[in-house]
Amino acid sequence: DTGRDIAPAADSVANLREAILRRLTYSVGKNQASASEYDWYLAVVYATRDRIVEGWMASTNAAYVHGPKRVYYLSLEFLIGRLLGDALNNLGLTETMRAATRELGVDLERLRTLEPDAALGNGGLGRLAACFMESMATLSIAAHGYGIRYDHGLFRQVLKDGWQQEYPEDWLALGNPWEFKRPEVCYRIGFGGAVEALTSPDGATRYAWKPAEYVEAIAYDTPVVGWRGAHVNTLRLWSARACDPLQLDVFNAGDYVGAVADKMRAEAISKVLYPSDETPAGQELRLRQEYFFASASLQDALRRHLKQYQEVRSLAEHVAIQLNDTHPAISVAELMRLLVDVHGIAWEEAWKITQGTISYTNHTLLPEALESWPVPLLERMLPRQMQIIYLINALHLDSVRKSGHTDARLIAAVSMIDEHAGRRVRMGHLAFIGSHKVNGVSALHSKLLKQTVFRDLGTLYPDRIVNKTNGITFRRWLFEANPGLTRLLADTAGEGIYDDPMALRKIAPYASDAAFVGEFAAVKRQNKVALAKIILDRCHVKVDPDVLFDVQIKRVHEYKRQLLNILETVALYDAIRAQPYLDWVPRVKIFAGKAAASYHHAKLIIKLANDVANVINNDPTVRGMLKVAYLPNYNVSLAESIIPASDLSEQISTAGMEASGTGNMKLALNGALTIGTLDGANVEIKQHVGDENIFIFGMTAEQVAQRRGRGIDMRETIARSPALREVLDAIGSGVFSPDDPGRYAGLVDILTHHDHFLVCEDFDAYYACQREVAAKWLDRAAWWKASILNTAGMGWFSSDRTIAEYADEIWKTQAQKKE
Ligand code: 26M
Repeated sequence: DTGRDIAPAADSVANLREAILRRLTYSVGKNQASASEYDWYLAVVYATRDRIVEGWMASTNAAYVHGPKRVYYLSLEFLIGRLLGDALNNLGLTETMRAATRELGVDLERLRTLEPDAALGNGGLGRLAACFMESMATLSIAAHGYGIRYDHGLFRQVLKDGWQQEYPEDWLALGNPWEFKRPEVCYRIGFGGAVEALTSPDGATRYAWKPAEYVEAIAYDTPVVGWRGAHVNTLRLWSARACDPLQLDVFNAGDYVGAVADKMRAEAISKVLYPSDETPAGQELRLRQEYFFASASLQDALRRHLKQYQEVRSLAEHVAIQLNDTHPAISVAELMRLLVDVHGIAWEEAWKITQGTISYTNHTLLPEALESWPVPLLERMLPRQMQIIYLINALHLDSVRKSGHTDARLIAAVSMIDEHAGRRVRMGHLAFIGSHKVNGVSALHSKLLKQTVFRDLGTLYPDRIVNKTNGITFRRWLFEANPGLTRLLADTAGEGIYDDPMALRKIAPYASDAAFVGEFAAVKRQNKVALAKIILDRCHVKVDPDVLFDVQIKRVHEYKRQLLNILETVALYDAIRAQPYLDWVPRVKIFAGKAAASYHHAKLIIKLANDVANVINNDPTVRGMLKVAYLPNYNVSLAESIIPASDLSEQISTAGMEASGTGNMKLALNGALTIGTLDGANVEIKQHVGDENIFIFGMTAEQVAQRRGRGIDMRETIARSPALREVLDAIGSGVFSPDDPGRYAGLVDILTHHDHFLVCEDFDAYYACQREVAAKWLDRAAWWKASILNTAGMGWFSSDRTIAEYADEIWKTQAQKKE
């Protein structure tokens, strides 16, 4: 660890110690003699939280007094992880707190591990939202995050005989000391019913929605403290509550069971996070979640605006709403409803306000992941919003025709209604049309967005699509996760790195400095020793900290090509067995990641990795030169242990399919060399760390499109590669599954005949590239030089840079003056 606070706060150790004891007594209700470790954890969190609250109220107040533009970040996912380390680190209190707890006989590091991860997200999209919240607070942007307070976050993954099993996650079981329940902040959310048309004396028609059912949204607030504690924003998560817990009239009428059932149905909305399989199942409950949180958030934002400005017409001047993917896209129709039906604004003006306020981030091009909802479902659940969608679409198509476009193909392509697969509302189109800006999340992804999903809409509105390459918060992913490296970087490049990520460049001149390299290598080794212990505990695999740690950590999906990595592992295993006395570069392949519960193929890939691990780890001829470990239950906290200990980062998606990636950034920042395709942000990482310091292989996105054009039968490709043929034969014939020799026959058949993700086509290039990696590893000086230049070159990938770009070019807001 760094051994001292980065921005030491005025608090003394004695002050903190007394504060903890007060909280232990008066909030936890225990004395020192009876306090459990968890009681101490609670007291420490409360004492820490107390040091945030004043700044929180000051920030909230400053936003009313100075009136900066407000940002609302709407996201169905916030993948936060633990908060104690973040809070202490950003307040500059880590070392003071460590000393205070030590005096009380408790260990801060142990207490930190008692906090359950807030796993309110699936992967990249949710983690990005969490990084953005931290950066918005750091940049003093007056922002609120809005989402759902799920009772149960992403499922816990257990590997049983190598098969993934899902168990419910229960992060709130012991309460949540970070949150403030705000029972008074409560909105009614309607569902179903009918729309009444009212004609006023002047002949104008107004519409009033009469929902059949109401659910209440209750606010829970979590303060988000920025770097050096300068600014504190709010993450407001909504919990669903039945309006009238036991409708007494129903109860008296004798339908007790019905009344309780209604309550359950209402409260089901915030029960559980949907685990993404990147194929929206069209589940009614999911749509209820989307509308519930969008409506509550918009009502809350409008209430705040009215309180501050007494009218709604100026909304777009003072408010920017960012939609994190299409999940909150119903906001476009809901904001129109609130402006027109509730606040009496004329349609044209309401539309200007809506478009001026909303913008939308796209996170995927995968066609099966693009949300669409059946028209009949929307008509039944949200009848007024569906009418509004029809009207928006009619006016949109009119304007398209008026500008001279008559081509039926174009009209069908830009319509919000997809007439092909039953009538469905395309949520991406709704979000696009209702926004002033639409952004992709890496340069390549934004370019492909314009060429594919939004080709026609992008031509009609050429200035709408922009790029905002993702970033990561260095506070969590460098300073907190890797304090040893942080200390070394600050000692070498100066304390400036704490506030200016581009200052990391200053370590580049030391990339070949023997003393610096020695210290850099020592930090990495220490982190690897710690990870080796975790691997031993959780996988029962003993790994030598001096071997190459080769890691692929991310959701398991075919396009991410964990299979390519496994095939290469088997090919290397074959090669080692063929010539066991060659001096191979010893390495451990480390995998971690969850598969969506219903994604059978992905779960089979996990089983294969584990089967391969079992055979290789127990084969004495390999003599430890190759090991495989699959760490169960990948989450934010586990990532914080793996990333600082990684030597090689696997970013090997089929080119054109990974929108950006953010794990790639975290690993490179911590000195891992990337082996990857020219996909997502890898392209930009290459530009920043230098071509010599990254291993790029395989087809480009264009070549992928061309290759698919020639069909995806791989028999000829396999025939040309003896190594690949041997691997596929071994896996397909049950060498790794003697208990069930046919287990992988179907999987090998898909790779052979319908290899949509082009695993076979890229195999030889990947294998050869891995041999270059091994060669570089043997040249220790060359390896460390490249590793150091990765860390030195990654400053641009700070989410502070990303958020500053959103603020300048999309939100048109500026950082708030210091309060
Ligand atoms: C859909 C329906 C039902 C339930 C869940 C979903 C769903 C949830 C999340 C579908 C997709 C989801 O996430 C997509 C995602 O995480 N995209 C990733 O976004 C990152 C941040 O921009 C990028 O870095 C990744 O490349 C991209 O895959």
